[in-house]
Parts: sequence; C-alpha cells; structure tokens
Amino acid sequence: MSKQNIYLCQFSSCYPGARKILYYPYSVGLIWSYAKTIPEIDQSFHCKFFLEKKEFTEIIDRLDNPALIGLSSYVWNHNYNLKLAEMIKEKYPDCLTVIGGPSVPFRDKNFLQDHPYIDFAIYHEGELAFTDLLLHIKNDKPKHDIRGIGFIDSNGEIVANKAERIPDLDNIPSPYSTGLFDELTEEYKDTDIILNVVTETNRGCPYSCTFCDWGNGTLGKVHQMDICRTLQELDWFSENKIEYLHIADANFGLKRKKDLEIIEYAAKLKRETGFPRTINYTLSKKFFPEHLEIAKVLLDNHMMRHFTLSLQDRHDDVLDAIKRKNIDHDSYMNIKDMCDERNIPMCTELMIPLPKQTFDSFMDQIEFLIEHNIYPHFSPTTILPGAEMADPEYQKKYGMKTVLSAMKHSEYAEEYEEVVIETNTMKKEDMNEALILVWLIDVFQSYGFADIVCDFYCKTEQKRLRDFYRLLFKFFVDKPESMLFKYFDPVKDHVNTKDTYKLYPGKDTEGIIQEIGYDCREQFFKEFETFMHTVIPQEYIKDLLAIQKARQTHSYDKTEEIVKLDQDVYGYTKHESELAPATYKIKYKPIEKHFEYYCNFMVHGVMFKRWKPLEIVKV
Ligand code: B12
Ligand SMILES: C[S@@+](CC[C@H](N)C(=O)[O-])C[C@H]1O[C@@H](n2cnc3c(N)ncnc32)[C@H](O)[C@@H]1O
Ligand code: SF4
Repeated sequence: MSKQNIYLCQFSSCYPGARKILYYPYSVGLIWSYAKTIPEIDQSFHCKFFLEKKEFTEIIDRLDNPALIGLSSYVWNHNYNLKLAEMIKEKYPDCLTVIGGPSVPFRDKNFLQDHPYIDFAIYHEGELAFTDLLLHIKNDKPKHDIRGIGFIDSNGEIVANKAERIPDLDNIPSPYSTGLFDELTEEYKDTDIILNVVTETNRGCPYSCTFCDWGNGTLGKVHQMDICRTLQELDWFSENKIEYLHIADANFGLKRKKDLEIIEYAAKLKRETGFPRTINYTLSKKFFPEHLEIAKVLLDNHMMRHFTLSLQDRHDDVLDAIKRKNIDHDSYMNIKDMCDERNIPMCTELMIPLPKQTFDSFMDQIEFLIEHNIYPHFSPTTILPGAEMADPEYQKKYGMKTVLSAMKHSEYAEEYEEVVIETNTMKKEDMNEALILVWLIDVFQSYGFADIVCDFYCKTEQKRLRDFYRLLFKFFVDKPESMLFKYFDPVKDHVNTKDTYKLYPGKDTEGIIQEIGYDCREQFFKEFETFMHTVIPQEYIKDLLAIQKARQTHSYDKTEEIVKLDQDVYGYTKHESELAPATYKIKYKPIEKHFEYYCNFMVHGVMFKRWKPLEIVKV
C-alpha cells in the first residue's frame, strides 16, 4: 500500500549576509520522530521537510499529492505560513492544513474563523496532538478527544481543547541522531547555505515573567532529557560539521553537573574535530558556581558567544509588575567579581519599556552596568502572543501602547512585531530618547570611540554618561555636513518613524563602526574634535584626543604606539593621577587576518573587549 505524503515546514528566520544561515527544522522534526514511533503511522505516511522560504509557487510545485501540510509558526514566518496555507488549500482542497508553534494565537478565539483555509491549530507542545491527528486521519480516531487541538466542527462550533504536557521527553527520538534530517544535509551539502542546529536538554520554565513566550506559553515544570541523548546529538553535530548550536532551554545550567558534562563533551569534540564550533544558551536566573565553569570551558575552547546573566530590570517595582524575581544585588555583584577573577566577560539583558520603568530608572541601570564593566544588551519590549503581557487587561493596567512594526528581512510576506512604545511611566518621547542614548553608549562608549573623553567630562563636570551623549547627539544631528548626521538624523524620531531596529546592538551597528573606526577614521576624529571644543576645556583637548584615538586596536599589523601627553588626562581619569606630562606605550595584538572587515572584528569582540589594547602602560 502506498504511503500518504505529508509535508512539515519550519521556515527559518533569515539574516542576509555573505552566506545564508538557516536552521534544521527541529520542532517539526520532533513531532514527526515521535509520531513515527507508532508503526501504523510509520507505515502509512511519508514525510518531507521544508526549511527555506522561497516563492510560494516554488514550494507548491514540489508537493506531490499532499495529504497534510504542517506549518511551524513564529513571529518571523507567521504571515508567510498563512499565505502558503491559503494557496495550498486552493490548489489541493483535500490537503489538511495544520498550524503549530508559539505564534498560534491560542487566546484569539476567532483565529480559525478568520483563516478558513487552516483546518487545525495545535496549541503548545505538539508531539501528542500531532500523533493523535495522524491517527484520526488514518483510522478516524475521534478528533474531539485530541488534546491541545483547535478546529471548527461540523456544526460550526469552535473546539479549542486544552493541551497536556508530554510526560517523558525521552520517548521522542532525536530527529538528528535517528537520521531524519540526513536528506536535508544532502540537499544543502554543496550550497552556500549554512545549516545551524537547535536542541533542548530540558523543556519548560518554572517562572512566569509576563513578557515571555518561552516554550510556547510558559510550560511550568521543567522536564529533563537524558544526557545520553544529548551526547549522541553532539556526536551528530560534530560529524555533520555544525558551526553553531543553539540550546533552546529556558534555564540551561539548572542541572549543574549534567549541563557541565554536556559542555565538556562538546568542547572535547570541538578540540578533536573542530565542530560544533560555537554554542549559545540562555542561563537560568538561579546561579550556581558550575555556570562559571561552563563559561570557562566554552571560552577556553573559543566556543562562546555570550556569558549572559539576564536581569531585564534591576528595580523591585518593575520586577513585581513583570512577575519576575532576580538574584539579589549583592549576589549579582559577587558573580561579577568571580567573573573578573576568571577573566570571563559578563553581559546582561535588559528590556525597555517595562511596566513601572521610568526614563531615569532605565538610564541609571545602564550607567551602573557600564561603570561596572557589565555589557548591557537591550531589547525593545514586544508583545508575544503567548505571553501574559498580551492580555488587554494587563496592558490597560500599565498604560501600555503598542504599534505593529514591520520586521526587517521578511521575505515574500511582510512579518510584524508588536512593539511597546509607551507605558504609564515612560512616555513615547522618553522611550525615544532612552533608546538613542543606549545606542550611543553602545557605539561610542562600549566600542571605545569616545569613552575616555566622556569619562573625563563626567569626572570634571560632575555629570553622567547620559549628559555627555545627549550633547553629542544634539551637536551632530543638526549638522547635515557631518558624517554622523546620516546615522543620527534617521533615528531622531525612531519610535514614530518605526526605525527603532536601526538602534539594535550587534550586526546593525556594523555600518557606523566600519566608517568611523576604519574607512574614515581620521575624518571622524576631526569632526569629533569640533564637538569636544563645546564640552572640554581647550587645554585638555589635544591630549584627550591623542589617547582616545590610540585606544583601540585598529590595524591589521601594528603592534605598538607611543603617545606623549603634556597633561596626563588618561591617568587622571582612570586613577586620579596628577595632570603632569606622561608618556604611554600602547601594545596591540593586531587584528587577525580572518576578520576581513574591521566592523566584524569589533562587533565580535565587543563583549570580550578584543579591541582593547593588550596594555596601556606609562613609560
Ligand atoms: C532557536 C531560537 C531562535 C533562533 C531561530 C531558530 C529558527 N529555527 O529559525 C534565532 C536565534 C535566530 C532566534 C531569533 C529570534 N527569536 Co527566537 N527563539 C529560539 C528558541 C530559543 C528555541 C526555539 C525552539 O526550537 N524551541 C524548542 C521547540 C521544541 O519548541 P517549539 O519551537 O515551541 O515547538 C513545539 C511547539 O511549539 C509545537 N510546534 C512547533 N511547530 C509546530 C508545527 C506543527 C505543525 C505542530 C503540530 C506543532 C508545532 O511542537 C513543538 C514540540 O513540542 C525560542 C525559545 C524556546 N525555547 O522555544 C525562541 C523564540 C522562538 N524566539 C522568539 C523571538 C521573539 C525571537 C526574535 C524575534 C527576537 C528578536 N526580537 O530579535 C528573533 C527573530 C529575529 C528574526 N528577524 O527572525 C520568541 C518567539 C515568539 C513567537 N511567537 O514567535 C521565542 C519563543 C522566545 C521568547 N522570547 O519567548 N530565535
Ligand atoms: C526569554 S528571555 C530569558 C530567558 C532566561 N530564562 C531569563 O529569564 O533570563 C531571553 C531574552 O529574550 C528577550 N526577550 C524575551 N521576551 C521578550 C519580549 N517580549 N520582548 C523583547 N525581548 C524579549 C530578552 O532580552 C530576554 O533576555
Ligand atoms: S524570562 Fe526566563 S525565567 Fe522568565 S518565564 Fe521566560 S524563560 Fe522563564
């Protein structure tokens, strides 16, 4: 008997770059590998995966008499999925269309009525529901009994059944180790496309922060996966030369010994085979000393992208409003000390705006973190459909206003994020300015283009970072002839013009960094000097500019620079030295040749301060 064809699609988010980066379709891989454990299903259906957005007709042309199409929905592909489902339904009216994933709006009772070309919605974890659905297709298992399913029944009534947690994750075979993705590996083998991987070592989160959609609607109890499964997957990642592994756990590190063992094994594989090359994970809010061991192993093996202990906010009233408890301040600073002892750079994540947060409370924490050498990575708050924050009552309580903003890089169908632009305590104008200031602090302070000058100004004038950067912005945003104008002008009203994404840290800062730091470095510092004349007394400008210019690694071969200062503005700023003549020797490790672009070197190294000289010594 021939099998029925089903197609499971998990279209990757995609950032343009020299090489396209996509992800193996892990989530739909899981639901199929679980369903396949039932012989009746394995014998009745044949499954094919899609992971790359293409012209709709190109996808549809590849379907062969489809019995079912399953779509995995996230903010970056939801509208694409809906459009594709509609077109498939038109061409193949008997093909069942099923949608799952965190962007299925389980609160929206009208979703299925509004999208009549979707037959079934699956809420939360998909393995049990999808298997039951295939059994329903195969032998008419009653669909009303299926857990976590939504559909419109023959009387026109909406059915939306509550989901149940899958009790034992180890009953789901790994789609990697069992070879489900081998066909995809073959398909992409000789292309320019990199396939990254996602996996879980556990699922669920015991906390319930109101902004969060982690694990598709916050799954409560944490279910573990057996370590042997993860180690086998790591073998697969190594054999298949995987560049980047994203561990999807909400709280990696909670199982301290197990998680350390996993990382040690991955590092061993990297030393032996070169792969997996890098790993990213989200650390649990609860801290254990093993977390630093994990970070150290990754750092020592050049596998780490971030060591991040997220805060989101440091103030109790905000934390109460978002139902979040962070570790206390003293413990946090203790961890920072431990990081310093081990030479581990520390980063934290913050969100803006959050209920009860104010302009000052947000800026205070940014300044605090910069002062303590903790890199602040911020995200503008978005409303995720599965999060408590999506509840209109919650938004009303905190005066939250939102706009739909088109996401960058959405191909073939426009995708939107619902971005929070105002709360009772943070007006739109404050949000506009706060984001500009953190962006300026990121580019000019954290990358070392203006930090010494800024610190000198703050110290001599008893001012704060925000005062300096406010002045910097004001100065150049009114000067169309300056090189910074073209970066400042488009974002001056970013909340209204929906240009906030231009202020995101990381990749989005590459353009400005390449220009001011490399391509037009001299011109930038010349223009910066004109600004300095408005904030720094004349007699310190020459020396400050000299040391500021020399403070970054900015050459592919230079190893040393001597800077003579008439007045030791550097020593004065750093450690209260007298403003007497001084000579500094600045030693660099030249930029490694594989960083073809200066901006790449800077952006990769911002957290690890790679651009910082090896030393600045007084001679
Ligand atoms: C890996 C990951 C990424 C990867 C992309 C992975 C990819 N495939 O393309 C990267 C790092 C690039 C990424 C980026 C972003 N991400 Co992300 N990411 C994740 C993460 C950590 C893991 C996803 C995962 O694999 N989970 C494990 C699987 C098993 O769970 P699942 O996907 O929910 O699947 C289960 C069910 O949903 C269901 N199911 C899923 N699909 C289907 C399909 C069918 C047919 C059925 C029946 C069932 C079903 O069954 C599955 C098994 O139980 C999640 C958090 C999390 N742990 O889920 C966030 C998450 C998906 N990301 C999120 C967000 C917001 C983003 C960003 C927009 C953040 C930002 N502002 O920059 C960006 C996107 C940027 C862009 N322009 O595209 C949100 C998404 C919310 C939403 N509604 O889509 C999540 C949930 C995190 C959060 N903040 O709460 N992300
Ligand atoms: C899910 S969270 C952090 C997980 C980790 N368990 C924690 O509590 O720190 C991962 C990051 O995604 C970002 N994030 C999560 N939800 C978001 C939202 N609704 N809007 C904007 N950013 C969000 C935040 O920066 C957050 O630190
Ligand atoms: S933010 Fe972190 S701790 Fe809070 S619910 Fe989400 S995953 Fe859990």
